Amino acid sequence: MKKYYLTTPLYYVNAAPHIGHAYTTVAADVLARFHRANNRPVQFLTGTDEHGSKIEEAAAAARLGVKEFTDRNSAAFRELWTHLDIRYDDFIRTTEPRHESRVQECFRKLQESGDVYKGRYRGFYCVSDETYWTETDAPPDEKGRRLCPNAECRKPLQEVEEESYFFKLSKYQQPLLDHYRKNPGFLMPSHRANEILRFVEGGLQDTAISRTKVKWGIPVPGDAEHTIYVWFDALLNYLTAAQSTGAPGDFWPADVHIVGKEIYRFHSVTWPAMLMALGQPLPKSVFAHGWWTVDGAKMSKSAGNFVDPREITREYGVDAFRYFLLREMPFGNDGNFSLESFRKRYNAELANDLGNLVSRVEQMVDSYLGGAMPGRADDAKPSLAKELAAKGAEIDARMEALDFSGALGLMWECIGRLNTHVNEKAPWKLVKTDKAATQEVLFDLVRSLRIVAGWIEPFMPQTAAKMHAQLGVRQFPAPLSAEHVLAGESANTGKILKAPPLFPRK
Ligand code: ME8
Repeated sequence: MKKYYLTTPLYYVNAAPHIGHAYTTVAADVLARFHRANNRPVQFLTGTDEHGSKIEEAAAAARLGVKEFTDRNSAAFRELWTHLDIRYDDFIRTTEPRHESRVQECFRKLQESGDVYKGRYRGFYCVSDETYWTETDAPPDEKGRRLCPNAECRKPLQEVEEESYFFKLSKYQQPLLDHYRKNPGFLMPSHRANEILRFVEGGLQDTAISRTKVKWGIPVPGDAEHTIYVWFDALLNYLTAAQSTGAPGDFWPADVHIVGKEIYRFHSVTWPAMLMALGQPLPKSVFAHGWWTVDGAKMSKSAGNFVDPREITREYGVDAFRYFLLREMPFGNDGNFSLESFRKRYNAELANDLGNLVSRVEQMVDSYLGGAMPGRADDAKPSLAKELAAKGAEIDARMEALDFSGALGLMWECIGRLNTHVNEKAPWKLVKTDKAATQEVLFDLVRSLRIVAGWIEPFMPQTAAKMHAQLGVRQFPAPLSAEHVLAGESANTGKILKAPPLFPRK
């Protein structure tokens, strides 16, 4: 079976990773874990983008050699991913030989086919975004300054005039429009598709893809004066990683590239055009998610308000952080991060709705049944566990569509249903009159919670593992599916453990 191949952007190593980088990477990890849980082989790629003037300047400011600087900062990304339980399959650095040699090969191939040609570039350049802009894109403001037209950036532009190699992007206008029309799932989410369609319909200009003023880059083959433009280099990583020698197969094309909305155009216009020029199949979809603000403001160096994921995980744990990121903001929309909303959700949804429910059920099984669970349930009778299992398809459909907050919403509806059920059945009263009925109620709750543990695994792997262990699941295909729970295959009839709260109240 072909692997489900998904990617995050390759992050610039000019600064430390923050909540924005963590967001995309956690989302990709959740999707990867979801597919693995459904027995689909997965290839999950992430990595770092290490060439270009932005990195060159940041290394100089840090008074470090560029190589040492990139080594150190790339490692910081990897370390954070380990800390956040990100299970990637490959981590590519654009400075690796496996990538550099393939980029040069692709460049040469396009030169030979005539899709890359030499010319002269006159225009403007944003170092922060590593983006070219024309005079019309960036007219002077009232003070005569030309600022980056990207609303998220707005930094002063450099005026550039130099000899440059160009990629014939203009040639691919119609093929791109045809592709979008024939593949409605390509531009995701659909509410972002229009922006791209309008842009491409407006006409495409050939783009400069080499710099003479930037030394820190992959040399243009046979022309040492030029280095390859960092975006031309970086986009190719998805292909070079999939086809690099030593990798266990060729994973191309990708099933989904997950990116932030600010780099959607590069991924849905430039990149597919490059692939067409190279004669490669296109990715199945490009999904652009929204942006986080922090306490209502854009994160920036000048505001000094970057959220460091470790500050949150130190206080609330890794799982709560992963949960919040995907619960708070519908994937595809923008949203805001605040510690106050974090604490609220943590206490209400994790400590109360889920954590307290698990503790109560374990406590009751311990007190009323001595921690023991009967071997089988009578599945001819209606049960909550069966009701929950029937919800599985709906949750899976949301996950397939990358609607993570929607999937969590459905799970928490079920958790709410379980809480109501506990209160209605009141086992603490029932046990005084009918032990067999109490046992039945509690067993149903235990099985339901085993199902919930399987559902939340992609989002909260540590919590799922704790729940499995506490709820008497010893040997399970990880994670446990509702079908396995109902079949009782994985259940161990031994003790249900009373454990400390999964999410202590804050
Ligand atoms: O653009 N909210 O790298 P980068 C949500 N190297 N996501 C955010 C975010 C925010 N406030 N800030 C950053 C680059 N991100 C290029 C990519 S790909 C071939 C090259 C996330 O370090 C989001 O995924 O600037 C965004 O697209 C990415 O970080 C940008 O990371």
